[in-house]
Amino acid sequence: MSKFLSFVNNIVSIVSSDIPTDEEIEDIEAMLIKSDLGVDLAIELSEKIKKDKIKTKDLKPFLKDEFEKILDNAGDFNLKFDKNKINVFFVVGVNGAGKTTLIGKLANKFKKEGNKVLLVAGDTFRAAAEEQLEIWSKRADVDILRQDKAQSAALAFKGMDLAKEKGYNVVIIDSAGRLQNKYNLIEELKKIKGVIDKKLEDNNLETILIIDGSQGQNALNQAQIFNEATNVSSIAVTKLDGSYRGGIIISIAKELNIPTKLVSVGEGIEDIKEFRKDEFINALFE
Ligand SMILES: Nc1nc2c(ncn2[C@@H]2O[C@H](COP(=O)(O)OP(=O)(O)OP(=O)(O)O)[C@@H](O)[C@H]2O)c(=O)[nH]1
Ligand SMILES: [Mg+2]
Repeated sequence: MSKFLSFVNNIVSIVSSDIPTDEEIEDIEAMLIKSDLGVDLAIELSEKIKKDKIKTKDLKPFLKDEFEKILDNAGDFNLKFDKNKINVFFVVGVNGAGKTTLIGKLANKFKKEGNKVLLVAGDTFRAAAEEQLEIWSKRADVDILRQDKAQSAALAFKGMDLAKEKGYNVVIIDSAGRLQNKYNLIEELKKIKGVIDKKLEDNNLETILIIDGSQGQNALNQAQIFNEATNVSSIAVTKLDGSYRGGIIISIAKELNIPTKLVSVGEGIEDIKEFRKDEFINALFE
């Protein structure tokens, strides 16, 4: 994915003076916006360059430092996991963002690492959704809990009990993403979250919001709704195999203050990566 990430060199290469001129700073700002950093952050950074009279030779270290600060402020990038506990992953996000696909990949990863994995078909809204998750469960060779006409919160409840009874140490819960009826969606997600919290005991929970990276800034607008309903603890950015720009991950950290812990780079079962800050920052500057 690095060919789309390395935007910093392009930015620095447009400056020919020792200290960027006002016009050059405007160009920098435009390029930062184009890199999907978000308008507010692009303005903030270009104003700093102007005010602090950052020299051209110092532009790269300046940007590196700013990006690192933003990412560090968003929190720990490591996925919460303890093999000896029940690790619950509750996956939320809008329609088509890539929830079910990511669950399939995550299931495969955990299974391969020797865990006992249970998927919960919590998207009871769309008929084909449960089928889709079942296909992924077969691919990953893990168990699935699904039940026709079940309430998603009731199913989550069952899943949590089943994990304890049968010794599953990874439980991944799918959810519906329809935004057409925002009120119902939020109420349903709150209910599922309530059940998980109640059943959690001392176990680990990651509430993962899936953000479609190919949607750029548009995807961020919906994030707050999900965060309010479920108190999101981590982000997975999907579809980073397309014509995406690396700025979105920095923008997410800045706007939402939630760390990106997973990235999805394709439709295949292995196309998932744990986010590594240093690797990501280096790729921006390649
Ligand atoms: N290119 C690419 N496609 C992806 C990626 N992740 C998911 N997709 C595709 O995006 C589409 C939607 O993915 P789903 O996993 O069904 O999305 P969802 O969030 O579960 O959608 P709903 O169940 O409708 O809410 C599918 O065609 C996936 O194959 C990715 O990282 N890259
Ligand atoms: Mg789905």
